[in-house]
Amino acid sequence: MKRLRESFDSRGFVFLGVTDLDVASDHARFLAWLDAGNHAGMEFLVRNAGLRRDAHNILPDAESAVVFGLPYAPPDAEAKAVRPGIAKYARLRDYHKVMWEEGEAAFQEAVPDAAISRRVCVDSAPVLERALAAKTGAGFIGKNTCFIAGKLGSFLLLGVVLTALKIQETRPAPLEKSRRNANDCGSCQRCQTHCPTGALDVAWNLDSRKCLSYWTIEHRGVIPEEFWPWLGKYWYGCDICQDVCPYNRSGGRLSRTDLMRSLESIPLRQVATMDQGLYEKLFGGTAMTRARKSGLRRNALIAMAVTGDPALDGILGTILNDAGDDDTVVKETARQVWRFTQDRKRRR
Ligand code: B12
Repeated sequence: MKRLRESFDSRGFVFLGVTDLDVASDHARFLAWLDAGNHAGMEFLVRNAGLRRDAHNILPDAESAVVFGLPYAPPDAEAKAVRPGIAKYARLRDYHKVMWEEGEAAFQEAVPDAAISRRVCVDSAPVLERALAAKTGAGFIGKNTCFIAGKLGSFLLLGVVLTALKIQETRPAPLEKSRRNANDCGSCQRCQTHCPTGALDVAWNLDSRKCLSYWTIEHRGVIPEEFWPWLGKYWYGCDICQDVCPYNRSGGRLSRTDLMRSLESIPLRQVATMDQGLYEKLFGGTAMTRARKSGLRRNALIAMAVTGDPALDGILGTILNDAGDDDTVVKETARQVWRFTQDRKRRR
């Protein structure tokens, strides 16, 4: 464990925990969450729902899960100076690639024996990452459903190495059980009351149908107008339920400043009208490609509308009249935005 800790720590993964693979009760919770429709349009979660029950589906001879975490809250000065409207995790280079490569390297350094099988997962395989993280005993699931690593807070990206090596768990089983049932949020409900769309009305349950993160990242069609007002604050992802969490007041700050990318220079006007070349230049190699060019253009248009961006008038006509632009979602959003701005003018 000491070697693992040193190896992961030296790469900025200040969170590390080890657990067995029993996530049966979490999986039942996961299925109930799906049954109630909380996944909205994320059908990929339904397709491989069964696989998440047992990590042996991913690595047949797995014995342990090593959970590692990268803190990503921006340094204080940067957090105050830059308000790019982009969720904090996406202000870095794509964490999937970085964590996958460096997680692999860290594990390899600590466990060089190639005969011991291992598989690194960073959203790349159907495993219950948060459930495994909580099982390590080094943190808990908050009412906002995020994994909160105690003093490190929840601005922490998670990766898991499944390995055939049996490693001593970071928390012995009996203590683990009693701690997991503990409610470390106490009576605090800040995430629930501050979520502007009611996605956390039920504690420990996120309803993606109301979550701004879902609408701005995962959803592929137009965004219902009831959610628009908040895209003025975050137009890609949303951190509100974490921003208000007391555990994040002095939580772990980004340990790998080399992963930060510059965001100040991306005007929404450019995002709303970007072609493939500009899209790749601005967002290639970042996690924001998850929303695709279409989703980012859609979000930028809405953010411009709700913030009353003066550049909007000049670009709506261009988008609607560009016969070479066949993005139906962007065109429909542009029509909605036009109606929205006309209504606003009329009301004044
Ligand atoms: C689908 C998904 C989403 C969806 C749904 C989120 C959700 N809350 O379920 C959407 C698009 C909304 C989303 C948003 C975000 N996501 Co996301 N997402 C995922 C993904 C791919 C699957 C999560 C999932 O299965 N959800 C279904 C629910 C039921 O499962 P769960 O949240 O994992 O909860 C399990 C356990 O925690 C446990 N459990 C839950 N509650 C409780 C309560 C108690 C008392 C107990 C004992 C157990 C328990 O049981 C659950 C079922 O197994 C994971 C990666 C992965 N492979 O796990 C990332 C992941 C959860 N996301 C992550 C991040 C960073 C985000 C955002 C912060 C991004 C942003 N800024 O916009 C937001 C946070 C919103 C929020 N409050 O959750 C991180 C979270 C890290 C952390 N510290 O928790 C993950 C782990 C990715 C990663 N590799 O780091 N995400």
